[in-house]
Amino acid sequence: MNERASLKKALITGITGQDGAYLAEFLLGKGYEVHGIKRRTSLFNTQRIDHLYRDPHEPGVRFFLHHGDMTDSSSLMHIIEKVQPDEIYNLAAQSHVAVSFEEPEYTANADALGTLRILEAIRTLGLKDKTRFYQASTSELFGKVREIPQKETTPFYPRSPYAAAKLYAYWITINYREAYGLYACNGILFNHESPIRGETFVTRKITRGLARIKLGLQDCLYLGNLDAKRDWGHARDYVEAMWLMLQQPEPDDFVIATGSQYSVRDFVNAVAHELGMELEWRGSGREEKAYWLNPPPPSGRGAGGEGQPIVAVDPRYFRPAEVETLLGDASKARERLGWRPRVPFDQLVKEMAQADLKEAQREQLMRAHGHAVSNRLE
Ligand code: NDP
Ligand code: GDR
Repeated sequence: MNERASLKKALITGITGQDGAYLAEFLLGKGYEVHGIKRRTSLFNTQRIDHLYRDPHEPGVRFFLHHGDMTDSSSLMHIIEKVQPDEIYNLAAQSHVAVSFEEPEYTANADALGTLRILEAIRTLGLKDKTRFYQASTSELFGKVREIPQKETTPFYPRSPYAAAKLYAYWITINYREAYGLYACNGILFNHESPIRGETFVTRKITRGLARIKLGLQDCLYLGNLDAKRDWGHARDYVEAMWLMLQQPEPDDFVIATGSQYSVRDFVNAVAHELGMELEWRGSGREEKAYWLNPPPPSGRGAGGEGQPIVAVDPRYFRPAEVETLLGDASKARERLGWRPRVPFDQLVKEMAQADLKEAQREQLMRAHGHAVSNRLE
């Protein structure tokens, strides 16, 4: 057997996303040959994985990209047949909860039926004894929580088209395991973040927004529900849990979480503290605002500079149905997988805030040299 043939092969859907990038790096570090599925986009959209990519014509390359889409069975079937992966990590999804209310049908197609398409490909290609399958399930399944903290046995109550689609994906994964004997696992992952988190998820929106405000590039950060509480971990820790799930003697489902909970307001305060900005909150509910007290903000600006708020609530960011509180209990993963989170909340905030401060400094420099920079953020 030549060296290439003896490598374990992993196929990652959603390779261009936050988790796809961390997982690809992790698996390459473990010696895997890594294949990623990327949908066609008009721009490259490979910023998160550019550091891993090498010209496939070079010898010894272990990282490959394939064009495919979760809504297109034939592309998925073709790629899986060609790659013959030992492990498939299904991370691709329309992953934004608020957007799922605007695009419910597409979300169901990509997130629910997309999962079925991969499972069917494994089954019909006769790979059920070779290919292990990981499904990116989510704490959003718990939705309107009926038990605190949430664990594998807590009942589900989805609160968005995203969560409803992921509920189908969760059960079809279990169904293929029970009906056809596939090695298929659900990782029920609570929120996990990083400096490469998408800019419209609340943590990154806050670190990016406050860093830009500090440097005078933005006046105000508009947010929705400040009282929502989440269990936030670091994506790097969480991709290791995905891999561990596929290395066990038997397939199973696991909650992955830190066991600590903070509100959106807490996250704002922690980021402001990290950036050396003292805030004062005034008002409540939809009128709640935060003012930058110390050190005195740069003068001559609009909001923030002259008694104007730098954080304000905009009802546009409220969801038609909200998940108010999530807190995970990952005891099963700790006991069976030996997994535990390494990065505590403060360190996560520090890493994200400092990365976005650097990014804002770069933007400031570009503006100073007359380059147009887009700051559009929904
Ligand atoms: P991202 O939104 O960062 O990445 C999603 C990935 O899916 C991107 O690569 C995206 O491609 C791809 N994708 C979307 N639609 C399609 C499609 N139709 N065909 C092919 N690819 C598609 O998500 P994360 O990395 O944060 O999350 C990974 C997975 O884990 C998702 O399934 C998410 O729902 C789930 N999850 C995430 C949690 C978190 O806190 N991050 C917690 C629990 C579950 P493109 O770059 O082109 O948009
Ligand atoms: P979530 O993450 O919905 O938990 O889904 P997000 O960061 O979008 O929201 C977390 C909480 O913050 C509140 N919030 C805001 N959210 C956004 N995006 N923008 C705002 O301005 C804002 N203001 C307040 C939200 O209402 C919510 O309560 C993420 C995704 O990664 C999913 O794919 C994944 O399944 C779950 O985490 C676990």
